[in-house]
Amino acid sequence: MSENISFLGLGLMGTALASSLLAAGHHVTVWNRTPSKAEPLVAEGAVYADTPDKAVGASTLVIVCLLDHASVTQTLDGTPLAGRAVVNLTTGRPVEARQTAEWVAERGGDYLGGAIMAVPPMIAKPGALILYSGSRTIYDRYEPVLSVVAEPRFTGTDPESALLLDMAMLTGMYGQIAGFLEAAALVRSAGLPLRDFVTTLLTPWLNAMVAQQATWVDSFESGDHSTEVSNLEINRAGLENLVRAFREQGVKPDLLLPLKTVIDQRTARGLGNEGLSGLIEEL
Ligand code: FVH
Repeated sequence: MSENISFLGLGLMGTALASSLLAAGHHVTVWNRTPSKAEPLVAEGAVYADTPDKAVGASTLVIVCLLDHASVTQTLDGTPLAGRAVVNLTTGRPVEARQTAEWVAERGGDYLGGAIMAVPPMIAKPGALILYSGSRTIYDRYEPVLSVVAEPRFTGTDPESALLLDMAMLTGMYGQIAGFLEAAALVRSAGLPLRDFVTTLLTPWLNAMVAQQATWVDSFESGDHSTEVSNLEINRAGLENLVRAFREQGVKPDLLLPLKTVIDQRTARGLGNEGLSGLIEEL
């Protein structure tokens, strides 16, 4: 079914999203602070609104994808939000999601926040995911529209949850990047073939370790961190060794040191017999 959709914010991501909605046959009204960015979308069939007020007034479903939450409330301030379904795909902190949801509700609108787990070229392609939280009513009513741009996943009615999960996923990614970079730097310091190391050794190893870590969820839930594999004391000694080896190779172990600090704290409490899952309690 073709829907009327108003789309505010035509940066790199907003343009990709709005373009995919047009390609799916929806009637899209667009607005952007810098009007020239709307031109390619108008050529694709979008209707241009020259003020946020007119854009919001044009459709019941209003999607915003702006720089940050401050720019969202600044843009929507004074627009006819009453009775509108506002889908906010702007990145922010969980507390900002709550504040923006309340701000929209005070003006009579319903709010669904989204966290985009994709870059613009991935939009409307397999692999793109958007986490949503807030109004279940909006999600259920507009799921076919949301499915056009990316696989949608509803994470709860608390508007904070999608952005919190987004941050947790990014955190997992940054931790993996830290280990990946340190490993590559160590191999490069020895003049060993990096490409071969990454493809035939490191990547399969990391995949196997991630699968193993998934089993820690049982310990997280039960609080029982006993282990029959390698306990914290063994890992403490291992990391001590690693850090020394890095320094002997002339490589900074700076991205490894925070993990060592937390293991040291936990073992100093006499909990060296726990598994690595126990570090969650220290955090
Ligand atoms: N691009 C990406 O890969 C990431 C993927 C994950 C999610 N993010 C978030 O998506 C939001 C928009 O990102 P974007 O890539 O479209 O960003 P820009 O190309 O920089 O466009 C920013 C748009 O925001 C408008 N804008 C900025 N400040 C204001 C303001 N005070 N009032 C009104 N509009 C404002 C800007 O307008 P203009 O500069 O063209 O006039 C753009 O439309 C973002 O939350 C990412 O974190 C994308």
